[in-house]
Amino acid sequence: MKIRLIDPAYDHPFISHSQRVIKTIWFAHLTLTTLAALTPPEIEVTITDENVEPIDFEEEVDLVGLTGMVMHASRAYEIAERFRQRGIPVVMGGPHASSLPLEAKEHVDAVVIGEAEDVWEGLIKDFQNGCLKPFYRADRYCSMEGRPPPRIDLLRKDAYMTVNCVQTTRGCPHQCDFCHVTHFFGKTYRCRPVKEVIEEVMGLKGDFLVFIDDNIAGNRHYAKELFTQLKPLKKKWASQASITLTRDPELLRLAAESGCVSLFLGIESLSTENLKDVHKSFNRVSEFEDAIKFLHDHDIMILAGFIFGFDHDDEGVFERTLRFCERNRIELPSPFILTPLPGTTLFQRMESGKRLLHRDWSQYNGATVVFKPRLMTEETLQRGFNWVCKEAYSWRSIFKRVFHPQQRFCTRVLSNMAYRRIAQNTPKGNIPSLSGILQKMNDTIPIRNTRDLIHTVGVKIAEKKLLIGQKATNTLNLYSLYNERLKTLFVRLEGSIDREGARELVKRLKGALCEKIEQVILDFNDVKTFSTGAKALLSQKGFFHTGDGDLWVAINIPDHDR
Ligand code: B12
Ligand code: SF4
Repeated sequence: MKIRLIDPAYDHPFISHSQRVIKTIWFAHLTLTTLAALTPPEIEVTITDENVEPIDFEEEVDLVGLTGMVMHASRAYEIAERFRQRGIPVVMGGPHASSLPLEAKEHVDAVVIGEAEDVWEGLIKDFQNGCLKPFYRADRYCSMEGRPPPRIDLLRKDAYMTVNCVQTTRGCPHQCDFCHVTHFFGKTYRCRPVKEVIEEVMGLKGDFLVFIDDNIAGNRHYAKELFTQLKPLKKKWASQASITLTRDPELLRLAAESGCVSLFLGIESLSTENLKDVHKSFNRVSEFEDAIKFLHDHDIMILAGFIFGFDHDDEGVFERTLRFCERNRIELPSPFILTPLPGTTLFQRMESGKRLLHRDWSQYNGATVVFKPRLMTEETLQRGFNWVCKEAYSWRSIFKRVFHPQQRFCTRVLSNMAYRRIAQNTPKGNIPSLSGILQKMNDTIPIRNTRDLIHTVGVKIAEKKLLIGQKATNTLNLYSLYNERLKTLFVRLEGSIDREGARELVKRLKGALCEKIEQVILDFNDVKTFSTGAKALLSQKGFFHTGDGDLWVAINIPDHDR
């Protein structure tokens, strides 16, 4: 009996990679090599990764096994149809088929929902006995012990950056709304015995490998043990981790000493509100800069994932994020558009809010807008994303991020050049028109004269027990969001205002005026102190006025100031 396992390619003008790019940055998924290893030895099994070689649709095979993420679904179904036309049965598993098994079943003979470890052998037996069932699903998550090493011998080794891929854990202790991992592999974090991982690593040729875990340090105790035992092997490795890894100095030191050279970190957003909305509050914005520095101090290169299109993202988010990457010298910024993948909490929320634009899964690729963003139009999100993809890999930005005294300088430049090649295929985007204004309206204005400041004490602050003994702050912080759909700029003020600060504020607000802004809402709730001069100036300029027809709407002005 002969089984052909197929990983479908994704044909897209700027997401699909050329063979050259695949060779520079791409590593093979462990999916089909894992499945091949689970196949009984008497059965002939072969793998085609369509990303690096064509499928032979005329091949004489008994059974075809297809995998695929959501964006691969349509290609997977096309492949299935070609083989089924010749009477060859097709089985499908992987993220898409597991999320939407009924849809997948319309195109294939059998669907494997979830992990294959406990069902694959049984499925093959059923097939041999002529009683293939429509669906297979293990009744529990599989054990991580005694797993056979993946059959990387079945891959075209010359086609990828590396085929040395190892998985040490499955699942993730977190549950971010947009992520498919916990939904699929469970909230339990399952770890392979360290001894078995070390044996697998020792069997790999070459000195570089990728741990394809979703979060290599999800269990600190396990990770420390793994890194300690990895160290004597003197390999270099890359992986994916949550930024919380940097909170444990010993863990980070061990990671670096064991050969960690680069980590993909899902930073996702620089907005605390966004992170809270999607249950990723364990990413603390206030810690990002130190965490990045800490990783750099250990000479670990950072691939930082940023997602655009969250509910608190306005059109200033693209430039703000890019400047953050440049300031913190993030080696490889990886922008994505928020994508509600079927099966995730985000998908349910978008669906019930009627925010999904369509269900053309081939567009659910992390680079195309498939939902209605809250503070921007679809076009602004798409154009801003295209802009940030291209701009992040302009020579100007590469220079800012990469040219500084560090080891492995060449690796940093070479990987940036490979990413630049991908970015150049992105359609031209443009920086949203209010981006510059929004940078100025999200800023800190220094307050020089704190002596004249009067507390906006009143009942309000006393009630909040904020005041007694509290000093006036010497800054005025501006937090602004622009709602493109309502053409409204919302400015929250925080801190203190003296006359100079008020003048600067007025200047910035006047500078912000343009036809795209029909209304400005100024929220004074968090202004704790102000000077009489500031109050007089703001009143004179009309900023304390409220009411219909006014451009300025001030809210939360302390009662006695009206
Ligand atoms: C490594 C990886 C990548 C690498 C790809 C590596 C490379 N080629 O350079 C990188 C980082 C580039 C990447 C990119 C993307 N990825 Co990715 N990636 C992974 C990751 C971490 C590991 C994949 C893997 O090898 N898994 C190990 C194998 C053993 O698990 P498995 O594939 O699930 O297979 C098991 C079962 O599913 C089942 N099975 C699977 N297929 C089949 C088939 C048959 C016939 C049977 C019987 C069973 C079966 O059996 C297997 C054993 O139990 C997974 C997360 C994960 N833990 O799997 C995400 C993951 C697959 N990626 C995901 C996504 C979304 C992406 C992106 C689209 C990101 C984006 N832009 O938003 C891009 C797309 C890239 C592209 N063009 O294809 C999602 C897919 C979600 C979905 N529902 O589609 C995942 C699940 C992560 C997530 N956060 O949700 N990815
Ligand atoms: S921490 Fe990463 S892998 Fe874990 S649920 Fe969140 S996004 Fe997914």
